[in-house]
Amino acid sequence: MKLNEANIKTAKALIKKAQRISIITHFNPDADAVGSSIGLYYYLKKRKKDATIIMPNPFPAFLDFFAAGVDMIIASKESKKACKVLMESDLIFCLDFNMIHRVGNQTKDALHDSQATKILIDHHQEPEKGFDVKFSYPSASSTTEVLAHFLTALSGKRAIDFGIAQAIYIGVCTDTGSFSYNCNNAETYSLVSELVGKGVKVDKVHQEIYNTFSENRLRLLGYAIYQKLKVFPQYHAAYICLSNDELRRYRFQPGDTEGLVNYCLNLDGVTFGCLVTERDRVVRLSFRSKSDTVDVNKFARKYWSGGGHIMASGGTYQGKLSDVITALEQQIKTL
Ligand SMILES: [Mn+2]
Repeated sequence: MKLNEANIKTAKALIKKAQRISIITHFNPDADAVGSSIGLYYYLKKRKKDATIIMPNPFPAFLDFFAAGVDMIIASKESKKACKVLMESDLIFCLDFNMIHRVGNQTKDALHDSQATKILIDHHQEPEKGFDVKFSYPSASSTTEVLAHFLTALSGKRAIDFGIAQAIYIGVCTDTGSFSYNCNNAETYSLVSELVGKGVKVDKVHQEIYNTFSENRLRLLGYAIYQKLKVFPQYHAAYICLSNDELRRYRFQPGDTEGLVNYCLNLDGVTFGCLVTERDRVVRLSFRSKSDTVDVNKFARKYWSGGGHIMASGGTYQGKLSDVITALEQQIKTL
C-alpha cells in the first residue's frame, strides 16, 4: 500500500499546527473502529497533542482489556459534550467509516457543520464528499492496516510502539475474521510480523477477544443457531433473526451478536448470510458473502440504505421487524 505522498505532507502539517484534535468512528463501534481510534490516540498523545476520542456509543466489553483507561467521550451518553468537542476542534480524524451519518444521530450534524479539517482513514468503498483529506483504501484488510501505513509514513516505523501495535493487530485480526477473509495480501502478513516484533502476543489477544464470552452470550449463540437459523438452499442463503424480546431474554450486551452472522456461511452451498437484530425501534441488518458473485455491499446499498464491503456490509431500518423479514425473504429470491 502506497499512501498518497501529497496527502501525507498535508496531514503532517495539519497535525503539527492543530490545537485540538478529535478522533471519531462509526456508530456501534467494532474492534477495528476502537483499535484504530486508540492507536491514533496513543500516537498523538505521545506527540503531546490535545486529542479526544469520541465513541458514538459504548463498544463491546471484550475490548476492555486494551481500551479500559483510555479517556473517551461516549456520545450516546454525553451528546452535548461530544458535539462541543467536535465544533471546537480544528482537526478531526474520521476512522473506519465512509459517510458522515455513520457516526450516528447524536453527532452527525456537529461533524458535518464543524469547521475543522476532516481527515478520513478508512477501507470502505466510495467515501462521500465532506472529507478534506482522504486515505481510503478499500483493498486493505482493515482501517488499522491503513493507519499503520499512515503512522509509518508520518514518523517512520518507530512510530509504532507496543500499545499502538496491539491496537493495530486487533483491527486486522477481527476485520479478517482471524485471517479467514479479506486477507490475501502478503503485505498484511508483513505488517503482522512487524507487530509481533513489537511485542504483540497473538495468543493472548485471541484469548481476550474470542474466549471471554458471558454464559448468556454463549447460550444466545446456541439458541440463534438451533432455533432461529433459516436456510434457503435454493437461493444459497441463510439468515438469523433476533427480536428485542429474545435479546432481552439472554441479557444482551453490546458485542454479544458479534460474529454471529458468519455462522450462516458455515453451511456448504450457502453464499449469502444475514443477521437481523431488533434494538428498540431500529432493526439492524448485517450481511456476509463468501462468493465473488454475491456483492453484499451492493445489496445493502440497494435495499437497506447501508453499505460496507463486497463480502461484509450492514444496513438499518426504522420500523417493524416483521416488515424487514417479509422484504428480506423477497430479496433473497433475487440473489
Ligand atoms: Mn473496518
